[in-house]
Amino acid sequence: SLELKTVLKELIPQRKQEILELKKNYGDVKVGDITIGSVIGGMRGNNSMFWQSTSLDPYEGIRFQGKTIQDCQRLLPKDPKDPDEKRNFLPEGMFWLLVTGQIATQEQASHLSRELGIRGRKLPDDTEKLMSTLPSDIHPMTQLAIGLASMNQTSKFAKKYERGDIGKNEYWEYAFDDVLNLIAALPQLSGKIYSKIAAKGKPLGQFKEDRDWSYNICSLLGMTSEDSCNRQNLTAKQSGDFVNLMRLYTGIHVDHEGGNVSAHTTHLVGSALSDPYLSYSSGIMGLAGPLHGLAAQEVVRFLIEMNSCITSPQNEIEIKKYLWKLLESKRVVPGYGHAVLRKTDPRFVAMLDFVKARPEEFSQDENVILMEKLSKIAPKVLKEHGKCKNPYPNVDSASGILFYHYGIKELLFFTVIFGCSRSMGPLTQLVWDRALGLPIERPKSLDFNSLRSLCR
Ligand code: FAM
Repeated sequence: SLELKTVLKELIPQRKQEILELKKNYGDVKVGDITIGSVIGGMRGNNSMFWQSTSLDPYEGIRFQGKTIQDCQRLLPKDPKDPDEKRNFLPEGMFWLLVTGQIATQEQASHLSRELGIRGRKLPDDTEKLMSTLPSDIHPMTQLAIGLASMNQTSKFAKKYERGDIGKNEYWEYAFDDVLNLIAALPQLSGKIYSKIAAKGKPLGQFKEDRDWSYNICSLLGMTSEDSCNRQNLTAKQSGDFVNLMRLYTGIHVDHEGGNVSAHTTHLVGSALSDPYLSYSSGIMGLAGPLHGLAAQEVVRFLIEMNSCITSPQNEIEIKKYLWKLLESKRVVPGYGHAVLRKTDPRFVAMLDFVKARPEEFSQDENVILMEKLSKIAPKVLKEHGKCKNPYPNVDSASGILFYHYGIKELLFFTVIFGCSRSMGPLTQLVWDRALGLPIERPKSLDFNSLRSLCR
């Protein structure tokens, strides 16, 4: 079928059966031991969540349904309207993969693009009004969370549940409809937030139902050379590259298994049967923390500031000195380190490959040069500093500075783009949570005396 919902519907009974059997026959099997170190250490190493679509290997990085980023670049469908040989896969195909574990055909991906286009052409009236009245100096991530939460007024799941005419077996169907509407609304929502901070609310481009999801994000940011204001005077080649940067970025930021703050929050809030809008709005609030998604904005600020303090982005001695000063003032090096990864993030490598494939575009950009240089120097300094377990660049090291290169200079906005992409993974899980009938999440907490009593 061309319909994602129909394909998903066929997959649910078998997976549900498998999960039931696991629980019934192997419910007592241990998956690990929990230590006091983990209880007071952010639950590190505590294997206690089920996550359907992605998993993170500390050394190999992210796998989307078992597939690496390279596999996805090879296998997932691309935009048939884009003549560029270097074009990236469509995030729509990634969403299909996350939901079903299958590689979408070209027709299935195009059909999903179209469906998102139809659902996303207009925001709900009240959300549209609310977004227009929000003061523009409210942080863009707060605006995004507010916009998403306000859409819960349109939630099919919440309405059905409130009326009481929905069986547990049907929850996923209404949650799925909400999820598609939510993902479809993100280009308009982010466009609205951006136009407010960058152009006093003046629309910057047009939404095109017949174009893909990432294209519409770019168009509404005014970044395509056709049908948008093209504020940056991008050439057709640059604008095409920017759309492919957006496809790459939104295609690989979708998910990073379940324990990260935005994914875990979405899952936790959803487990109380809060609808997908409220659940993901909460996830966005978590993504807005500087140790998580906000690092994207911090990195750009950091690179620009460092460049203004050193004589050249090639000057290793000055870069090292700058990093040491930062570390001595007890600040973290943004874009470095990870709670699970112990190697350079392959998502960072994918962004760097985008740069390397376009030397004519980036060879003069001092910030991009510094970003690349830093990825070689900072690990040495962080190793010497000896605190962080992973001294290598993470995903946020590269992304923001590339958007900046093309003219998106409003640093606070970068994490909104992260929020567009991250919707796809946690919301896939939310639909599966409802399909599998997973219960409300409720870990047991321990007070100080309980912990002490274990130490005797
Ligand atoms: N610079 C300086 N110190 C660092 C550091 C960095 N980049 N990363 C970790 N540390 C310190 C950390 O603060 C901790 O110090 P204390 O013992 O004094 O508290 C120590 O090293 C051990 O930390 P860890 O076990 O290696 O890391 P955590 O698992 O606690 O934290 C991160 C992981 C990502 C929060 C942390 O590495 C960090 O703060 N990085 C900088 C911010 C960043 O880039 N965040 C984005 C992460 C990204 F993947 C995402 O979610 N979008």
